[in-house]
Amino acid sequence: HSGDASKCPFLSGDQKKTAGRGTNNRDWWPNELKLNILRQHAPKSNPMGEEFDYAKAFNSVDYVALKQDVIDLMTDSQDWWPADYGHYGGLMIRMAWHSAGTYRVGDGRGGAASGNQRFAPLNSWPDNGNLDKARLLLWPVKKKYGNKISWADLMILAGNCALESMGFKTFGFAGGREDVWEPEQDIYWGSETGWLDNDERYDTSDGDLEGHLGAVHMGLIYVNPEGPNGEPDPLKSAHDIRITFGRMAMNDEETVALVAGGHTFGKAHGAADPDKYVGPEPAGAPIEEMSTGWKNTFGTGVLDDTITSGLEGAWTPSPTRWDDEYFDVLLNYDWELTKSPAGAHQWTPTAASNARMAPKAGDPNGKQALMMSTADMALKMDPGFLEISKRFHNDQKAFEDAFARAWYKLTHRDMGPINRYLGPEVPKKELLWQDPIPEVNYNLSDADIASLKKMILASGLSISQLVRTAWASASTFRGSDMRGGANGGRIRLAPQKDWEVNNPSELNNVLNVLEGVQNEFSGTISMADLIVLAGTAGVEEAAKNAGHHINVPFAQGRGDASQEQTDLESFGYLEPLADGFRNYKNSKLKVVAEDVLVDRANLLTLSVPEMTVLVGGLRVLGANYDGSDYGVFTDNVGHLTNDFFSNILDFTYTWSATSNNDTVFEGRDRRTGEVKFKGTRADLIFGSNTELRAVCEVYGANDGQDKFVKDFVDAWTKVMNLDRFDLK
Ligand code: HEB
Repeated sequence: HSGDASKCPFLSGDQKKTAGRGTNNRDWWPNELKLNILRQHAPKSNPMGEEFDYAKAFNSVDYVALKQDVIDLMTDSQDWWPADYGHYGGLMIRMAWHSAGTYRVGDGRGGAASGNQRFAPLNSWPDNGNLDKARLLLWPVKKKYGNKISWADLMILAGNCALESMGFKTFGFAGGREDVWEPEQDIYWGSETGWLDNDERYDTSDGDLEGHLGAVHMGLIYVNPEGPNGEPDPLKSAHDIRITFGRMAMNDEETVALVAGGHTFGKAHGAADPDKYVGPEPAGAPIEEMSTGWKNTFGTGVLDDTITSGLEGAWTPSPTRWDDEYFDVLLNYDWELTKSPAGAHQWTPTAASNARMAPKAGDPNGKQALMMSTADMALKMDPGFLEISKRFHNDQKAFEDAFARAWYKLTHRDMGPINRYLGPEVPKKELLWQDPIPEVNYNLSDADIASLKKMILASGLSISQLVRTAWASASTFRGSDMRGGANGGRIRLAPQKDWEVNNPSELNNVLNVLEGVQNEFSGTISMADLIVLAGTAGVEEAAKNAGHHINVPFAQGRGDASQEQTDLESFGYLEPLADGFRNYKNSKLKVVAEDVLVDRANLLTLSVPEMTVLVGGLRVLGANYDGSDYGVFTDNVGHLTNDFFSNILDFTYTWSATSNNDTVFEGRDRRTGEVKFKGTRADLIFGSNTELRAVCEVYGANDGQDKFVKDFVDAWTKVMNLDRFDLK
């Protein structure tokens, strides 16, 4: 409803001919590999410079004064966007929730941790209507504290301050979210080309949503408030709510607590027909709107004339106070389907319910009927949700506790381990969803480490086994939500030990041998550390085989988590369905191997050269998950040579597909016709894609070997330490 279709979105005439415009590679060849996602957030777009240390800046903020300023702002109504009921609390909570609510546990992307609501597409999603005003209202505070508080932190803190200023006790707050300075390009939000216009993303065969998506429509945080596809059916809405909240790892109880807790505050805005009165969203608005959008020409355009979602009214009789009214009115009144002044489906108490009223947003003496959306009605009509709603209705303390915990989880879920949390309001208690890891208290000397390496190399394990296992352990890390990695040693535990990509029986053998080393060692070392050290020893040995006597850095200090500290379901989401670095792709996955290789490289925060050098190195070390020879373009497996690069660039070999779906290839010697090498798409892409080929030429050239070894070791060390926030 928020686009102005009469305005042509395309540039005309000479405007089309300026630098950076024109038909580009992506237009000519839409299937081009998306290497751009490996070079986002470059120093060139960050005004803070590489020296800037946000944690240090945040720790220096006067936190008490900052919070008080945010709380004071809640009731300091501004003429240009006056506060409903004189309190911005509802608006600020919605902003915080929409900031956090884009997180999806499937790939860890989205969420509150980057401040991306400042940029398109999020700043212009229909569901984020008028949140541009919320951020503008916060600007004076942001201005006052400058770099000491990021937008990402400030948006969540504002949500907490809103809750507290309306009488709710929150569970805690942690700072530490660092802003991005350009929109992310790696987050797949869906393929639709219109907002809310269809539900193509539902796979009709299993009724589930496509991929990792966490919303039922493009442009939404979760579900359509009016019901699936605008159909006001609370039971169908319940289905959508379960799927989408589940995608964020919220169970039924957390879901009910969040929706009811949130809708205890504020109101919905639908004073009139949006198509008539509401202008384009920020990204589509004219320059003089100064990054804002949804200009509303109905009446005053604010307070009781506001148009946002199109639904109209408050959920409870006192929308600026924490209380038990939401369940009270939802369960005690009967609700009938009506339409808002904007024409949206919503639910109103029946006359027989003799319901209380809410005040008007701009007039404390005015009265307005209460409202429920179809999604709210799901909490009453769905039997599972109803049971929880009733329990919370009868036990306000339980509701309070559940909402406080769920809000804390919602807003902190993508921050990673608790040692990344900053500020005086971090709860001491560690929660299961934070993937706790016990601290270690040993300190191995150089001599200890040297003797451990000797024991590892004498254990009978091959270089391939050592390297593959360390990689398997460390490479679960996701920069998207800072989860996974080698710390915790969870590769020994369910579910990780049983993942196909980890070749369970082979992994089990390797771990048994390493446990033997651990027992034999006179000192103490965690398995988490030992697994990484084993990889390190393997890489050093392989380098030695190739004539390089090097020391691969090893940072001790990883702890071993227990099975009880490992949430099976939540760790299940970390399972790689593809890991091109080990030439693995699950047969269920219907995408080309090179695309998922780049996806994983992005989660590992690798650059294009880092990805390239790692693949080339891992191949000659024989690190494929199943020990296959795909991409092993060398006669000397276990020697850290640049053979992968020199051979993939060598036109002595001619390649052809051996499978009819172009997934496996063989390289023949042109003269003899003899098959020399085999490879997957995750191998051949390095010869085929011109940017990757350009990097391969650096390592494959005659002067490339030394650089290859150095860069491989650097990238290897980076991956082993991705989750070592304690070192940084
Ligand atoms: Fe919400 C508001 C929907 C969840 C919080 N919401 C709202 C609205 C709507 C909704 C439609 C209106 C907007 C306007 O303004 O118009 N939600 C919804 C849905 C869901 C939800 C569908 C899912 C089921 N929420 C939620 C949560 C939370 C919330 C979870 C938190 C926690 N909201 C909220 C608030 C508000 C809202 C606070 C108010 C705002 C103001 O006041 O402004």
